[in-house]
Amino acid sequence: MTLSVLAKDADIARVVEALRRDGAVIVKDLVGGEVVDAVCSELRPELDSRGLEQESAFNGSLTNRIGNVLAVSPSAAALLEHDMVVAVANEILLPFCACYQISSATAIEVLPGEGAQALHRDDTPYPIDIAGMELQIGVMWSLNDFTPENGGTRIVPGSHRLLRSWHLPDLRNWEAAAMPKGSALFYMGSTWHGAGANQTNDRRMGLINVYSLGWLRQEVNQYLTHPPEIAAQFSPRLRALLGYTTHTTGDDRLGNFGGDCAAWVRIPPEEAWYKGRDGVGTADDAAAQSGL
Ligand SMILES: O=C(O)CCC(=O)C(=O)O
Ligand SMILES: [Fe+2]
Repeated sequence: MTLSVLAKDADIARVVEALRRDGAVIVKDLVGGEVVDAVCSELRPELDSRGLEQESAFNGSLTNRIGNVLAVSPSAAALLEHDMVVAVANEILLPFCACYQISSATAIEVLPGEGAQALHRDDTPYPIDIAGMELQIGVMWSLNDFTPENGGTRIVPGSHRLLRSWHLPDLRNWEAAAMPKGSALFYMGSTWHGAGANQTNDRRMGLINVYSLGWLRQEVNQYLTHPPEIAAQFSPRLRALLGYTTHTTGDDRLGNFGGDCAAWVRIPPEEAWYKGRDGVGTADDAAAQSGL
């Protein structure tokens, strides 16, 4: 199986179809070089000063990582709230939640000589596994060209279809995502993947944004990472994605807040993130329908 590579003007339906079928899909050249260059230069000081703090067997020892991407790179907003990302996430996640959220946003710079990361699923923090229900999607942006040689993300196509409890996919069947700078690799939370080994003399620079169902706990605490004074500078869409809004606007809402906060979004900015969810299953509904 070979990963599909689509153009940036591809129909959302085609992107979603390939993602559902293969567990991952590449959309080439989705943003221009100027956006990527701005993000990279904003991330640079933090990568250089704190990039190796998250060193571990899983994260690698020659890999710079930072998780407070928006706090140091305002330009990264264009990637985190990109129209195509929202459109694809709507299709994959909204069947299972009213609105979804950014679970983590991580800049990952694989340095020359780094070995391959263990293949894994990103959704393992959540101890449930329901066939057909994705808990997350990930979007890996290539901030420079990704190649099989420099550590382009390895994907096991089709591996998202297997429940982890009793099936392990054949992890030998991985494929490196080769994509030019400014492209996006969409993958399911259940798709097996991992960073490749960097066998070149150049760095491989990427930004992974993970979006999860709105009723799950975020992997990285976005309210502390992007407190209200920082978040208030973002668009309503991005603030809602960070969790500064409720999950549903009905009686069954989660994450409610009654105070004053410049970052708070009272009604999610996208109709799809709340419409038709109000009042579902409340005592009033049941009484009206049953007459009791
Ligand atoms: O850097 C990459 O290509 C993938 C990293 C990854 O999957 C992870 O850290 O969860
Ligand atoms: Fe991962």
